[in-house]
Amino acid sequence: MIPAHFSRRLLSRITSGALCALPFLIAGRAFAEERSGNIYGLPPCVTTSGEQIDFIIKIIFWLTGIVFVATQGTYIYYLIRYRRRPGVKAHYSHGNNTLEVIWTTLPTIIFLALAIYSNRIWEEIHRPAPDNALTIDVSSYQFGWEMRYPGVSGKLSPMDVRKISPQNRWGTDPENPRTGQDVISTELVIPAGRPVHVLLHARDVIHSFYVPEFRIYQDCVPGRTIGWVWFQATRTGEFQLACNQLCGTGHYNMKAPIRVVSEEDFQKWLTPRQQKNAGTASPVVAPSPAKAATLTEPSTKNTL
Ligand SMILES: [Cu+2]
Repeated sequence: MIPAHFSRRLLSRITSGALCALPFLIAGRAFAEERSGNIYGLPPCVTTSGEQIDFIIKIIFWLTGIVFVATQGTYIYYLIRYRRRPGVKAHYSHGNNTLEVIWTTLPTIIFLALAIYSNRIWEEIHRPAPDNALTIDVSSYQFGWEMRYPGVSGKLSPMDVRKISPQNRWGTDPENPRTGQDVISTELVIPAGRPVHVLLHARDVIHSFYVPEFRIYQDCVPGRTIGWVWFQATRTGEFQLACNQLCGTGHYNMKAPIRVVSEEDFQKWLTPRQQKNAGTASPVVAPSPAKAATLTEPSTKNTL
């Protein structure tokens, strides 16, 4: 039987603890994107590299979860077992060197193993894209996305980030005959089961290529080509590309649809567009006047 004065104290401590945890519990529900409701709080994973990332997330989840329950359980046990009781004298402990060595060495080994293993996965994910990868130029701007696919030649026309301007939003060479063959799209359409290599560009400020289901989050930096992101989707579906870098007043609405389709459907989508552009000197999707106005906005406008 727990004495009344102790249970009152315990109750007040539990109440204040719960009140302190409340903001964190509420914040935990306010995810920016829909989660799949699994124990890990992760959205579904649809890329091969994402599966590797999830694997390490799960290891860390269970490792820290078990340690949390074990340490907090011991803590609570000791709180109750050695609570202040009339007639019982406190005992002073000088510590235990063996225990100190164990609980210092063990976490060190665990952290080192996790660091080495994570690094291996990181290197595997960031190895060069396979030769059969489909290369897509992804361009970000305030406040939207545009994709550039190779034309009939099967290769993207060359570009230079230094040439990117409101007049030349892809930084391509207007004299190059291949420039007009590129296929421009405002949605990211990709084939499932084939590696996709994205070249990330920014026309004005830093944006971020963020697709939770792909487990990809990579900044797009003006003046640079970010060329180490590639992935392979494991199934078809519809997703959303969202900017995850606060890039100005319209940031909240900076998104583009992603469609992962079968290889056959992908060819059905891309081939007519490539054929339409073959031999022409201008891109297939000319921006609408409204879009053109957005694209030619001075890059310093609306930045934070
Ligand atoms: Cu952005």
